[in-house]
Amino acid sequence: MDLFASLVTAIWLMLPAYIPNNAAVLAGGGRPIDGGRSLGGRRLLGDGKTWRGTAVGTTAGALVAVALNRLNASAAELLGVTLPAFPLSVLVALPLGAMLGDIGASFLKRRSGRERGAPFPGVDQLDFVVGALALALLAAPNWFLDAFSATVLGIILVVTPLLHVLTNAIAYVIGVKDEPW
Ligand code: CTP
Ligand code: MG
Ligand code: K
Repeated sequence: MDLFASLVTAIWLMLPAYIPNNAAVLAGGGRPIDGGRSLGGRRLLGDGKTWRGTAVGTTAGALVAVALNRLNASAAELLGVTLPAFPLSVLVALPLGAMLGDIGASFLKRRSGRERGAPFPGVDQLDFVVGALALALLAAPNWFLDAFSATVLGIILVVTPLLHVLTNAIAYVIGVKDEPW
């Protein structure tokens, strides 16, 4: 697979994991997952992790994967690249894993004394990727090892932080996000 094909494949595979956090930002609010509970004097997760944001984010990502499956043949022809199709389990695992990775990061942020919205460089940019990849691997190991080559994984680890910084900066500028990270 050449570099262009690997790049297209990487973005295709990760779109269902890129959408959830952005959808959660738009949908956020309502009951926090931790129900307001604290651990050692700090919130377990904080008000930034809500049931609604998590549900809407996961659903949005899964719908994107469904849409990509339907577009597969035409996109493959247009781009000249054979694109992977998402099995049902992966179609849920990618967005749900992304949300769980983000929630796990908030847990670590609170334990390390960071308030809601405080930056955690590195973790903020990669938490959802690690969560998405881990859950997809668990959900469909054979499909995962076939779809994600070492090159594709490498590209994901480089491109994701760049896309994350860019989309969050845009979300901040247009006023839908409180901080640019
Ligand atoms: N959000 C949500 N539920 C989630 C993730 C995000 O409702 N599972 C919404 C919240 O309104 C949140 C916003 O999206 O404030 C931005 O997400 P994020 O930056 O991840 O949360 P922060 O508010 O920065 O909180 P934290 O410090 O815990 O990351
Ligand atoms: Mg934040
Ligand atoms: K985050």
